[in-house]
Amino acid sequence: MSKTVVFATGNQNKVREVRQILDGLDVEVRTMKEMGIASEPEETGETFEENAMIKAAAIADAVQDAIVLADDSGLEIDYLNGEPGIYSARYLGEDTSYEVKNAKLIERLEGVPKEERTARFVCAIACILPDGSRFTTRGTIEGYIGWEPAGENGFGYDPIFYVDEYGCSTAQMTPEQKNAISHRGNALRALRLELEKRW
Ligand code: ITT
Repeated sequence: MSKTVVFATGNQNKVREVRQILDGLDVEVRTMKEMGIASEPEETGETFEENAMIKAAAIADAVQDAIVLADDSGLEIDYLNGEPGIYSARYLGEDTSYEVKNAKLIERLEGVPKEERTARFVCAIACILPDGSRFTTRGTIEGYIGWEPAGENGFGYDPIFYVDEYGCSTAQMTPEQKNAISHRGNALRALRLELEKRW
């Protein structure tokens, strides 16, 4: 019988990526919404891992016999000392459009040469198993902040995050291309290995 995985996120884009990446594993990925659970705990942690675990723990008590997953992710820009980092969703305000957030970040890098525009997406996944055991995995993808947004795919900061090997932004990649190299893809592949060890 396939196992139920409840993914603790309110972000539908993440759900879509997780379903694509865990495809083929004998699990059924359900969202909080589908399970009738509402949860938006305050992300008071100081690391991606702490915040991911806070989100997972907030719903683990409400589900029976399911694997609970939560992700906390964000963009670290080296020239800005790692900003927006764990505050990526909250940068310039939670309700501010990504057109505005992306334009602001590009503006803050005005005149900065390519070699100093390095950045990475980071994703921590927290997992709580039905027996209460917990672990986290982390994935990253290295890139740089471009001079203008490009691409319609993905979400969030994807239009300004460029990957040298592909010569385009992650918003210009197909979902398959992005998942194959992304921070969330890498963290989920590590999670998948961990789960396979424990089953
Ligand atoms: P949940 O907390 O409900 O999961 P959220 O969108 O608030 O949803 P986070 O707190 O993890 O999620 O914030 C992550 C933010 O980092 C996200 O809103 C984007 O701005 C950015 N981000 C994360 N992964 C990204 C990706 O693959 N592409 C573009 N931006 C990404």
